[in-house]
Amino acid sequence: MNFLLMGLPKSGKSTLFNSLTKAKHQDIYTETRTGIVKVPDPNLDLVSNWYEADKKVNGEMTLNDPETNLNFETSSDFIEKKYLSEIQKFDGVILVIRDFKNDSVIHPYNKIDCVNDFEQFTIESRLIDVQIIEKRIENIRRSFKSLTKQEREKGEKNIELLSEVSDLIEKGESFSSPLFTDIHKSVIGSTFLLAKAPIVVVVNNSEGEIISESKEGVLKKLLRKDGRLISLSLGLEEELSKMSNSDADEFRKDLGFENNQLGNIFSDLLKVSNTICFLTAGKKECRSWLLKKGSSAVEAASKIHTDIARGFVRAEVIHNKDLIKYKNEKEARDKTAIKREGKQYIIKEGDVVNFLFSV
Ligand SMILES: Nc1nc2c(ncn2[C@@H]2O[C@H](COP(=O)(O)OP(=O)(O)OP(=O)(O)O)[C@@H](O)[C@H]2O)c(=O)[nH]1
Ligand SMILES: [Mg+2]
Repeated sequence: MNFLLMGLPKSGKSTLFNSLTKAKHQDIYTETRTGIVKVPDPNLDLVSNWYEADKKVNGEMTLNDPETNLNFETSSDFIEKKYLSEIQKFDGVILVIRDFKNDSVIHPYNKIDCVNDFEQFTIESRLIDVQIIEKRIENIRRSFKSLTKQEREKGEKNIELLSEVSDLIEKGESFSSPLFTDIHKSVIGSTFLLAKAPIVVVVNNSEGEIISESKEGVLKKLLRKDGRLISLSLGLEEELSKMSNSDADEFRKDLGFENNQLGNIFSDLLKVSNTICFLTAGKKECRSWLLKKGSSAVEAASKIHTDIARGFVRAEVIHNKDLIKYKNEKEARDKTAIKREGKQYIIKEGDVVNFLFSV
């Protein structure tokens, strides 16, 4: 999974990236930074403790932090134009909006107003989507010369449908509205559009402050139903990420925060992108893997290795909470608690899977 950080200049994108990837703070970056983050998985912790495993490997996702916007005093873009040409490679977006007060950090609109910023984002994201669709239409037109009459007619039909989608987005219709028909959705296919891309909005508060209920309420209303909103102080989180886990936990307690706020972002990222974690486990290594919800056993196998998928014989499956009721794996096998499943079995969150295959 590959997420792009978006937000106005100086909203806190790089600060969030630093906290999640443990990268060093630098004021200016002249290239996109790509970092891998380990996705926490409590089921993995449980199972690797139970196995007393030698090695524990978390699932991973990729974050992309756009280069520093050097025109920040004049730019009010949530994303620089150059990213539009590569936007198709991302699976989702983390939008950072500023709510922290700090006179030494400029705001492109010269006022701290996260609701206004979010409204501006909504307007800009529609324009971006319209541009993405225009580009697809252009590509179809460009291919016309080399097409047969029949293919060209299909192309014309697709252009018509894409234009309808573009008009609906421009009018601010939500992608979940019935005005977007299945035919519209199928012509859009896997094209990345902000109107439907998985999105987590991070409201960046001042240190030690939380967002007011009224502001949060307004933002949640403005956000798509399938998006998630999280509110925390990224400045504070960056400081905490430099401490040892126990020091950070103690500090959090002193501030009155119950749990690791930043950790919550992962469950939101998984949720918006319809992703679950399944496990492979043994004494040598316990490992968590990210998988699209609704995937079959053979699709899960291909996450690990194409050979395992190709030579798939069956999957031995047990949910981690059931597994740890037994003394050890042998007992779970003797009591036939581990089920044999075929290629089409739908993997569930927290399943521990052993793939049997022959190549
Ligand atoms: N006080 C305070 N300052 C913050 C907070 N988050 C970020 N900052 C400061 O705001 C400045 C900008 O933060 P960045 O994370 O670099 O912002 P950005 O979105 O990456 O900005 P560009 O890359 O320039 O577009 C930095 O000096 C941060 O230290 C916060 O929660 N509180
Ligand atoms: Mg930055």
